[in-house]
Amino acid sequence: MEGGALKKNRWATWLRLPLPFFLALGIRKRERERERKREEVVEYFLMPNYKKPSPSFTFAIVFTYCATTAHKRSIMSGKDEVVLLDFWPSPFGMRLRIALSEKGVDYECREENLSDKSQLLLRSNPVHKKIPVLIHNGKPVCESLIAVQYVDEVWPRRSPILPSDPYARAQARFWADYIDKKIYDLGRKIWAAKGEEQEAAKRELIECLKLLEAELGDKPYFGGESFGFVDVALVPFYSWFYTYDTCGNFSVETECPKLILWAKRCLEKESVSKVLPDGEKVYKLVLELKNQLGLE
Ligand SMILES: N[C@@H](CCC(=O)N[C@@H](CS)C(=O)NCC(=O)O)C(=O)O
Repeated sequence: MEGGALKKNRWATWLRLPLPFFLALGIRKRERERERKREEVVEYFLMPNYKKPSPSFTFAIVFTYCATTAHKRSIMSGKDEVVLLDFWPSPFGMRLRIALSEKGVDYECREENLSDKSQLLLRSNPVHKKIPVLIHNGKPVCESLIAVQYVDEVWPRRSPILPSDPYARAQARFWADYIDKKIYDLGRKIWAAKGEEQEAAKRELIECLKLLEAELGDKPYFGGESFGFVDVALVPFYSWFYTYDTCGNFSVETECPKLILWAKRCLEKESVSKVLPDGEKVYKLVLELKNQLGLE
């Protein structure tokens, strides 16, 4: 080895000598830091400076907690005040009773006498003065399809009625609106009119029902696999089919067998079967009504 290189090497050795000392110093510093943090944590949890909250503060906290949970529980258990102004054979009222039942909402049903309407009905639906009216915590919601959508929005957790997809929702609204514009009025003409007016209504009703049957296709329900908005809108009319058949002298079942199978499928649901009245009972009422209106 040459002399210069030897000298350089010796210097390097001297310089390396204090390294373990600095290293030990660093480790010690880190350990002290950790110890300090540990003490802080212990101090924090043992809370030596902890002061007991004042009774009014404790009361405020407990009160807020109780009020919030009671409110949540009341919403979850359907303890809101829900009143339905209705008249039992109304297919529009049936829509709401089905929807509320699907959601498991408790409600009070008040039967209206449509020839002597209650002040509550006149006050709640001053524009149309018609049933059904859904009164939720004192606030009235009119028009059955609007009220069914309201029910779906207020109690969204159980049995969704409208589809979540915006396009499917628009389609469901289209068909429900179609049912609204056609079925009730044509059905009324079948039981209340005579001659050519009755025949024309019969032809148009069959046409409409066939169109709805085609829309249903091979699906179990209008919206697909589950019972939904269009089913709620249409199935109440099943309890009127006996009246249409008898007064119009035809058979919806012969004309639209798949639609009848669909209606029977819907009737397997308790929400539907406990709401739909017997067809013959509806027919009896229609006979009384025709008598009162001098239509016989
Ligand atoms: N478009 C309304 C129709 C309601 C309706 O026509 N209700 C009838 C009973 S089925 C009614 O209250 N009629 C009493 C009247 O017209 O004075 C709805 O969907 O709620």
